[in-house]
Amino acid sequence: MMAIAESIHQAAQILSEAQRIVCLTGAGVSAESGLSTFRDPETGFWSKFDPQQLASQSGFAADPGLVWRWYMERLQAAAEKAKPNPGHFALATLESDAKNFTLITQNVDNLHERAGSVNVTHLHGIISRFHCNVCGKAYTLAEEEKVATLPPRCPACEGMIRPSVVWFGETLPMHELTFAWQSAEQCDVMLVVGTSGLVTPAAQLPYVAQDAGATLIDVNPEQGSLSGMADLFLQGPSGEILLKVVAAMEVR
Ligand code: BJW
Ligand code: ZN
Repeated sequence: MMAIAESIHQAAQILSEAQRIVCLTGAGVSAESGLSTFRDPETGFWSKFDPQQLASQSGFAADPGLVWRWYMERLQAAAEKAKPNPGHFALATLESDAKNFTLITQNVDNLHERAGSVNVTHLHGIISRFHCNVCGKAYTLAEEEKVATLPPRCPACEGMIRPSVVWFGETLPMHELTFAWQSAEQCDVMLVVGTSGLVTPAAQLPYVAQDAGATLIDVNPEQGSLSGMADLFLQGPSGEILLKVVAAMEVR
């Protein structure tokens, strides 16, 4: 196995020479900002809760208060407590320096934007936006509703208000998904950061890119299905690894 310093150097070289880079991020990129991932055994939300229960229509129908409070807790953590980490900043630097860089995230936080990334495609929605679960009308949340134990009701149809995120069994936003798919087909390097690669269709994007001839780089502290198929696996926390990769690109 290649030493990590050598892998970082190689990644810097591949990224410097790339014409079109697509980066796909997951919850791991925000882990060093203090936000929980979904499936890590110690800290993952779902070590405490059943994901299908919380992030699904059936879960919302069964216990709207539990789902609402879970999202409000996470909204507060993402918006008020967490700050972008060196991994987010490194990706913002890549966007401004690389020829053609596309950032696609599964994350519902806005830490990429807060780090300076300008064009961020959100596949699974945004936790600070809300709409009616029945009529779909967008809703602006009042401060006091963030601490309520139940979701607010829609002024138009009395339906329950929910966060504008994508739950299991729901389709991803068409425009974002099409854009991500086309970008994956057209890139020559795909950088995958901090995702377990277990949730489709986002998890298919690295396969789409590799099938179309792209070089795949995976950044993750843990080995998984994506690290196994990657051309280059950079094992470690993304804040630390991406900072070094971007620094190595700058001295080239
Ligand atoms: C670090 C790190 C550090 C740690 N640095 N890294 C059977 C029945 C029904 C449906 C399905 C089925 N089989 C497949 C499906 C489809 C389903 C699916 O994929 N399910 C699988 C779980 C089996 N997908 C869907 O339903 C999607 N829709 C769809 O397919 O529509 C068509 C359809 C309709 C009806 C039926 C069938 C198909 C929608 C998926 C929506 C996902 N939504 C969520 C919640 C969003 C809102 C919210 O935030 O609450 O999105 S689920 C959750 O998973 C969230 C994430 O974006 C997503 C991906 O997770 P991610 O980011 O990879 O996080 P983790 O925790 O898994 O991994 C973290 C990684 O970070 C790990 O690898 C760590 O090692 C690493 N890490 N520290 C770098 N410091
Ligand atoms: Zn409504």
